[in-house]
Amino acid sequence: MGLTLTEKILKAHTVDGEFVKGSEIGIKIDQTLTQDATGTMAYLEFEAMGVPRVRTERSVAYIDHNTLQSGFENADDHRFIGSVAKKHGIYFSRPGNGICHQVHLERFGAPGKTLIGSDSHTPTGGGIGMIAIGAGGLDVAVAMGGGAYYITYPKIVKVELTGRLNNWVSAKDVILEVLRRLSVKGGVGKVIEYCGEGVGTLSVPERATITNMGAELGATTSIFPSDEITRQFLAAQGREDVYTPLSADPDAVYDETVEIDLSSLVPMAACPHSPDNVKTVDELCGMKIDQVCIGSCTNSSLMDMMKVAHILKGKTVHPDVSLSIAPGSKQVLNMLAENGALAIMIDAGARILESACGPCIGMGQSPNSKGISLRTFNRNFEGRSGTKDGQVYLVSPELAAFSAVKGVLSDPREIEGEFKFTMPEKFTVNDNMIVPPAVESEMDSVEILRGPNIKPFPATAPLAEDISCGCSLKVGDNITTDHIMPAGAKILPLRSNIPAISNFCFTVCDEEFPTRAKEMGQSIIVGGVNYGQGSSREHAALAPLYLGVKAVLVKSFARIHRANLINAGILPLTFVNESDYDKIAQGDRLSISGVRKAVETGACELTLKNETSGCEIPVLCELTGRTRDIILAGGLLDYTRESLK
Ligand code: MIC
Ligand code: SF4
Repeated sequence: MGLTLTEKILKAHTVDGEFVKGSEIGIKIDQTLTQDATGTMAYLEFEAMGVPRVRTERSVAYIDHNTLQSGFENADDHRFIGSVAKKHGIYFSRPGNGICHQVHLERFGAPGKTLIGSDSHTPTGGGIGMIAIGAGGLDVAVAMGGGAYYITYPKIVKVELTGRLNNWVSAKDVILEVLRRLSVKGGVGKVIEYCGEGVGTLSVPERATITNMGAELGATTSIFPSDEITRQFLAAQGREDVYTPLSADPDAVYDETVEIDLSSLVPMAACPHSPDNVKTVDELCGMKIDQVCIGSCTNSSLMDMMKVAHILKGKTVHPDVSLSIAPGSKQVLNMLAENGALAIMIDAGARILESACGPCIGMGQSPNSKGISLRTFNRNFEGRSGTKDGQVYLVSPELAAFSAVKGVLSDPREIEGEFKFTMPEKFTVNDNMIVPPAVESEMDSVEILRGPNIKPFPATAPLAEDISCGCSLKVGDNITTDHIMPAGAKILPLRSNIPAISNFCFTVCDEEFPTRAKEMGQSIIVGGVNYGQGSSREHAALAPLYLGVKAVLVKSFARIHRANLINAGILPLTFVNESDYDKIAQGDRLSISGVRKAVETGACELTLKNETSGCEIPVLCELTGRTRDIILAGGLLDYTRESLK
């Protein structure tokens, strides 16, 4: 029986566990990446492990999220990360060099390799045939130390692409169509593998847009084959040496198949406040808009920017609209400057931002009250833009640019003429903003530069014999990590300071939560389906840990967040019967007696007693041998320290 591409790469990297669907496997990680908002914590964790130099083939630390620097905090973090990188064998991409996923694709990614990154959009690397997975900072720290990364052996979904995209229909519309069909939880436990004749019609940046937003499906990752188009892209980056052709065997067996005829797609938008709330342009045309933001790791390639420049040429941004553009990397910005496209954008009235995440994570450019904002980004969760009642629509660059000129949401197929972009034969390559690490003989003399905002990892404790505490919060379905641990210009600078950032935990849902949780001392959170979707930020587990949360009981979890809870030593529980969700109210007293013994013996079903109402609720505690030991030890840091003894 033939193998899928995913299986081929996973098989070549499996170092622990059985290659059986649904069971846990440990894979060797070739490359890691971090960004600054999750990186400081990841490097503090790495330092705590006491490994002198990374044991990966390539590890890169990017600065791209917190670049506003409205106080000393972010600049201190940048310095800290830069010094850790130098000391421990990590390449350092300086602020200004671009968004981690865009730069990694351009300068470091390689087909057939494994990559984990402390950012949920790491699957962008799947655009060149990598198994690239988003993970919590602790997992990345362990991988940098040479440890395996554990995933549940995934189901593999084949997305068969046929036909070719019509003029002004975009790669963004392909992934919006997948989201429309599968939903934000449709990818959980799955890898999405693209194949079929339509693949050959898509360039690397287009493929990367699609794999990037596979994160919004909740998928473990997404991947395209590595073919002649991949070779040409790598050769144009001066990196043909890392090219290797890769594809699934013709008789590979998949768990599910989705068929998409590219020529049948039309421009679309994901409406507020979920990436799967997809409508076609016909349903939305004519809607008045206030803002357009172009950029983010989803749509900031040279190709995207050249389409935008073509549409803006000789035009002026509509008087009622603010248009911002953030090219994805220094390479892209440089090439736009060289070929005159930047001048076209400036001339049209675009507000050019630095090559960084910027508005995507609420770092500036928040829309006006109730403002309608079209963004080429990947997430439109409530409040993420920094404006609580902002209405964010996720769209392609061509729809965004055309609408910015028109002042209303417009169908890009009405643009006159055709635009054909030819991928450059040579990208402008200048890695002068990537600092290599110190050579081994000079490592010891590198001083680590710590700022006052950098506080240590919160205290952990081994799992107690019994849990007995109150329910500090009850929330509904599809809670995102932006609800649990909001970002934005005010809160992001506190990412290295868990005591301070904890004061904002869940405040989007309930302003009183941090105070209440602290007063309760210990507590349990109750939630609905797909709890913790979205970002990889482990702060969404570390802040609850700091606030005394001992267990989270929900209908179902999103993958990365569940792993982060385990890594933080917080017990992840699910309802055996979803309807039991109604049997708990916020404030109820809950207990699980003999919880430690149960976890030690590998019991999967536990009994939670609602002491307030007197009823007993069966709950699932599905842990494997390794995750069981992590929970018993009080988290991954303690577990790793113990296993290194
Ligand atoms: C995001 O897009 O939400 C982020 C900010 O990039 C996060 C990481 C973080 O919270 O630092 C992600 O996607 O993992
Ligand atoms: Fe940055 Fe936005 Fe991409 Fe997250 S989704 S890495 S915030 S550009």
